[in-house]
Amino acid sequence: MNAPLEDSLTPQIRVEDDRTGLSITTLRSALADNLFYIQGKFPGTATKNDYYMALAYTVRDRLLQRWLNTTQTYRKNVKVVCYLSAEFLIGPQLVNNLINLGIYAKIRQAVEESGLSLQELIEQEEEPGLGNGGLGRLAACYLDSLSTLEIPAIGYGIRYEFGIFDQEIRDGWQVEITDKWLQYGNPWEIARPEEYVEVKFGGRSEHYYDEKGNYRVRWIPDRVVKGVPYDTPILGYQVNTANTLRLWKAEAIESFDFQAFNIGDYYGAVDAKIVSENLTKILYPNDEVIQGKELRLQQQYFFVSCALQDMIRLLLSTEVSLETFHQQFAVQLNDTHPAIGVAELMRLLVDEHRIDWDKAWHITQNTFAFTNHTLLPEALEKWPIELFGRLLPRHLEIIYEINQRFLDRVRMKYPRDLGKLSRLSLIDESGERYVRMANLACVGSHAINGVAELHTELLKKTVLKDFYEFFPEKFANVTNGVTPRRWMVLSNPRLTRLITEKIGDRWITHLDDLRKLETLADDASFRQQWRQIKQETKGDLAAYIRKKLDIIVDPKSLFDIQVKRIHEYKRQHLNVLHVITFYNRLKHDRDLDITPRTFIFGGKAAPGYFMAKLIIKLIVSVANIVNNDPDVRDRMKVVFIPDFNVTLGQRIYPAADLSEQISTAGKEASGTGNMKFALNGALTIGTLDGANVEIREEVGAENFFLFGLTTEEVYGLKARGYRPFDYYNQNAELKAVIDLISSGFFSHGDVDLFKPLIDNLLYRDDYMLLADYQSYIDTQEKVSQAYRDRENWTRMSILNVARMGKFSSDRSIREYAQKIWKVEPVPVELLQLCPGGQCLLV
Ligand code: NBG
Repeated sequence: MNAPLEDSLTPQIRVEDDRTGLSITTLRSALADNLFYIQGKFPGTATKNDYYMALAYTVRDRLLQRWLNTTQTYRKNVKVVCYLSAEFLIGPQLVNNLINLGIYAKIRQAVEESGLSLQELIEQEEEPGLGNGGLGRLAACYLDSLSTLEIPAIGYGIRYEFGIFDQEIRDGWQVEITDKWLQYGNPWEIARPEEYVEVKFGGRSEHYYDEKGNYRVRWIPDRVVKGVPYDTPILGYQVNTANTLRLWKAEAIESFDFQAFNIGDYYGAVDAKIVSENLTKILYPNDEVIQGKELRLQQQYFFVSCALQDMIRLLLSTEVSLETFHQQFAVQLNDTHPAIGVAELMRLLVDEHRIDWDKAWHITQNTFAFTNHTLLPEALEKWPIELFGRLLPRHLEIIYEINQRFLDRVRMKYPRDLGKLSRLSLIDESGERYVRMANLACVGSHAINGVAELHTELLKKTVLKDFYEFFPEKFANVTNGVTPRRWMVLSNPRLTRLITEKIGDRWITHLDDLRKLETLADDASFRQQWRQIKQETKGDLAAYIRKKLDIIVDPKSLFDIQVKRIHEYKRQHLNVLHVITFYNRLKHDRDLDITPRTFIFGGKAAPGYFMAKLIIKLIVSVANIVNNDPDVRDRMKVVFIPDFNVTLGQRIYPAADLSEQISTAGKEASGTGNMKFALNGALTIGTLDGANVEIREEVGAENFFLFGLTTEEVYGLKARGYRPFDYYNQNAELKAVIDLISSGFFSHGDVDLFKPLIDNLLYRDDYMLLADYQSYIDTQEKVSQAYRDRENWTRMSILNVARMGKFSSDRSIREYAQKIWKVEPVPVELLQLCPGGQCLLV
């Protein structure tokens, strides 16, 4: 890969020295030094990974000035955003840091003059898969924008030893492999063991009167775990700001339980250590129905308590009163996973710092803001009271107290409305009793937002309706965005160069500048260059597919791509119904003049989600038949690319012609893949769901392939009684497709294999695939026709990119900063230069 852009000179560091210098000679000797002194290797015995590590340390050294000076700057009474998230899917760090530092070309030269290939070293990096999908990746894009916009911020989360599993496909089935991302070391993090905090679990609370006669509560836990922070710098794009992502690892308070050890129980003594460390071992994959796993609640409480204690410590170290906590920190709850923070901050303020309840409640409500990311009612988190009380007895008391005070207000507003009361209550009492985390987050926050306009409107009408009626002023929308640094500059260097050549590079931080491309859509030679770039990028993906999967795809065919988590509501199987329809049409008329297509799929299924796994099996089974059928050769191919993750996304999004965003209307909160595709010049085929609605508004209806029922039509049809079987019966082409699957044609005659999927479609079809089938097929036909007119397709592609300015995460972060956090940028000056250790000497 060539440098996406000319290197910028890193501002303010002018001193040339071995640790931070940027001359090729200095970079080369730094690389050699790190190989010897950090990896402990001679070049002769060094592995590629050793070289990667040496390079990573070379880059990290060049980042530390900014990082340390950023931390220093924030000690001076500035308001800091704390983004609490159980997931941060940050992706590989090396290239991103090179780009943000503006030293890509120099490093490449130094690496190559040392006889190495930069590309090979880049490929050594194991990405930290500390997230499931959109929610975790959004948190990562937001950290990038916070730094780029020079907003003081800390990301707080969990340092999972094992991230999201690696996916392999064996015999068409997904197999999960443990993700050992830390096995060869992680050069981007710095452990801060001295800044550990203690987190309590279990036990009971004790009520007493203090020396002044005040009623107090203390928590007597039966277990204490240590949280050790690991910090990763998140450098902004060509600024001095490098914020911190602080991830917590659980450790035992003492390595051994000496009492057990003294009575000769060696294994018992080590047990406690193992149990503590289990806490941050593994990321939970978001299964179809969330299961109330105790370890998961422990994880949530663990990292939230670590984060809040860390903030209090930071505050107290500056000698500012704890009562100004909400003026010093804006804490964002990324979904309900960190919602326990509401009760934990109350506990810390009231029990540990002796602030009275009302004051503490004022601080708490003004500190927290809550983002909801889902409309699926089955995904709303709730914890059985029994489990909750056993693990967090004091928090349960606090939640009861919050609830009582809140419900008193509800009763005042709606006397005698028992339905309201039971729906708003923090406790679900309809059967087994549960704590409702979304209710806790809503009551304990001053702001609540959805992640796309439609999503926010639907929240107000459905899952959070009662809260909206009670606190309308808390609700706001902040449509998601993605960072153009990773999702364009890094992943699509060719297009980045072309755009920059034409309109300059300001668009990288002011994405609205892409509008300047609009007039170029009418320039035939520009269109030619645009097409050429898409062609080359598709060629790269084709080469990857050939190498990894031994499947030959034609880069001239239309690349029709759906990559995202596998879920019934996302309807990968609707896409499959089209694939088979396309296949049948070709089989029936071998001379059919069809636009050749390559259908590409990718995504992980939650390990416990049977239907999702069956959908993968179906895709791979269809691929096997189609790809080996000489009748359709050269006209269609089907590919399932295993192990979709950030690294693969970087290859895939830029290579798409068509982006599949086909969820049932009213189900996808926003989507962010939809933005990455469109930003890279793919046209979208999509429903009026999530952020698709706004993408279509921006790019223009004429440049977007719309199909399917609207949310209202979905609700209406459900209410009238939806009978999927009727659609099957009345549509010959659909019937043929379903019958072909049922006949065992794709499963070596096994008629039972896909039966659960087919029966579900025929008799339930919760996600209304059959209702949307015809509209989808007709629209796909329009896509095929449109692709034939290459000039016009290219025009539409350029216009899509030109109008994507709104979907930069910089815009989202500016909205959060103004509407919700009330924070301002604080530029960082590199005051404390420490070249070659000189500051130790002065
Ligand atoms: C996901 C939604 C997506 C949305 C991302 C980021 C969860 C719980 N929600 O539609 O499904 O784009 O969040 O907001 O992962």
